[in-house]
Amino acid sequence: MKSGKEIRCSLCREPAVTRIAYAKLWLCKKHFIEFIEKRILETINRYRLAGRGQRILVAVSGGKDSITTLYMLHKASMEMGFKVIALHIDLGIGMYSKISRETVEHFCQSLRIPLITLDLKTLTGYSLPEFVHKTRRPPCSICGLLKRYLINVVAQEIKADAVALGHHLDDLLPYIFKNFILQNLFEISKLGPRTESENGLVGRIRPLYEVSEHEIALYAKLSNLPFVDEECPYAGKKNLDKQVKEFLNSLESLHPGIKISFARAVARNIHVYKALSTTKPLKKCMVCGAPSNDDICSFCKLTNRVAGKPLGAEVRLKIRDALSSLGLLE
Ligand code: Q46
Ligand code: ZN
Ligand code: ZN
Repeated sequence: MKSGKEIRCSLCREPAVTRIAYAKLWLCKKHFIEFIEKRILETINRYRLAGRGQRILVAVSGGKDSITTLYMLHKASMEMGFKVIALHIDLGIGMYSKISRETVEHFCQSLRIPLITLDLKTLTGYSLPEFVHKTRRPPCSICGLLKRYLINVVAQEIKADAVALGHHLDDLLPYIFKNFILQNLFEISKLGPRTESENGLVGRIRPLYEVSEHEIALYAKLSNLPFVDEECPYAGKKNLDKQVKEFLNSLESLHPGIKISFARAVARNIHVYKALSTTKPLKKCMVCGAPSNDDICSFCKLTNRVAGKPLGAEVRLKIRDALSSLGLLE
């Protein structure tokens, strides 16, 4: 703070709430909200994340990132003429899942956004903690596998043009950097602002690609967006991820704007990373027809191990029933 005086917004002289170092601006609440919204809308336009007549499925956990993504896509959809449908997966992790589900339900109701809620236990007979207990595998790897599968089934069934995810700059850059260090260059092609739909795998879009975690937290708070502040009880950062994130943030404080430049440079070169693919084209799972690297998809393999039979086909039918009763099947 300059000599004890209140710092003023660079645009309107109201009291400032934050400084955006890379833009050399102090901003008041109103101008900060406008600044972030403009950046997200520019990201949607710059990378052509959504367009007129499209159906965008937004995966919403209830945390600040996915709630902000849903809110901004909902706002943009009215101007740009696309449709937004929200999807929440109740993982059955005690109170955390209960509060998350209620938060998403109330938020979607208040904005009149169609919401699909899938309950993992109802679909498969097992909650996430039960999957973890039975397999003894790391919770986040099981959770990621289940969510990816269920999100893609819904996206395929409602013929969504893309699935929107709440990944932001500080989620993506550390992974990009880590994959660069390990020279998993093809993996980087999946971490840009969008991936294309191919072989039954519906493409992903990331409207928060150029926004930092700190900016989203402040935006969600100042905009009074309802979100679950509590972390998933299984969340825990791996050391290397955390260290890479801290390293990138220390670079940013010395060279404001370097993170966005990095993200934009990666987005420009996505085609270069994609061309380095050594994987074979996706097959179809023999049990459920989902896109898969092997003859049987990982969801069917996992459920076979836990429930004694592969559940892909059965789960897809249950999801179709749920979507049909919501009037979302075409
Ligand atoms: S919900 Fe699932 Fe996260 Fe919880 S179990 Fe891990 S991956 S931390 S986004
Ligand atoms: Zn202002
Ligand atoms: Zn399968």
